Amino acid sequence: MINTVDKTIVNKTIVNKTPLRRLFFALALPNAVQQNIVQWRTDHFPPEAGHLIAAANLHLTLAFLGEVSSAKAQVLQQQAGRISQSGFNVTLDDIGHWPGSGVIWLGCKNPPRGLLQLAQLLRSQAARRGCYQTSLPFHPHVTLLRGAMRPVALPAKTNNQHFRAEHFSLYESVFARGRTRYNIIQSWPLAGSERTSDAI
Ligand code: 3AM
Repeated sequence: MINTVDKTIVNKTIVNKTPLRRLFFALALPNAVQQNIVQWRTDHFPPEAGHLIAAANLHLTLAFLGEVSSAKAQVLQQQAGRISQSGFNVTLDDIGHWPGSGVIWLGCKNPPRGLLQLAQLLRSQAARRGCYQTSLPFHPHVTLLRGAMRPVALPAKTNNQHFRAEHFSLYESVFARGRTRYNIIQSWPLAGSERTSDAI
């Protein structure tokens, strides 16, 4: 029989052996685009519309992985490193509100094929490694506000921020001191991009 102390030790050992991290693949947004979006958001949404996502956290999710062990993350990183795909241009010319999830977002009226292909590939690689993938169709978006459960008047137009996706990244979502931060763990260049990125 295991006493309470032993149980704690057993539990601690299990936790220490398999530290799980909340991970997702995403496109980073250039700093200038993040700043322009935040300024535009301030001009178009009242403070009570929802919880504002910090500029540095604005990103475009490609594939959510969930809570992942180091071993699984390593395999997913190796697979991501073998992806050979060209960069593409993204224009954020669409806006919407999902009241069910309380998300107000910027998206693309016509998402570039490269973006859809990259997300599809990362999602199928993740699914093959046992990371649950939603059956909902992929809708590329940048979350602007969360907790927006009430009807909200959306601006008729976005300010059409655009950027070139030259790399994609693996992010860790870290919640500490009441804040969520998204840290880049590793980035990979998209072919045709001059810049290369490495593990951090
Ligand atoms: O900000 P967005 O929506 O692009 O919504 C979460 C966020 O993406 C999404 O992963 C990103 C980083 O947290 N996410 C969180 N939980 C999820 C889940 N269970 C999820 N996506 C799919 N399924």
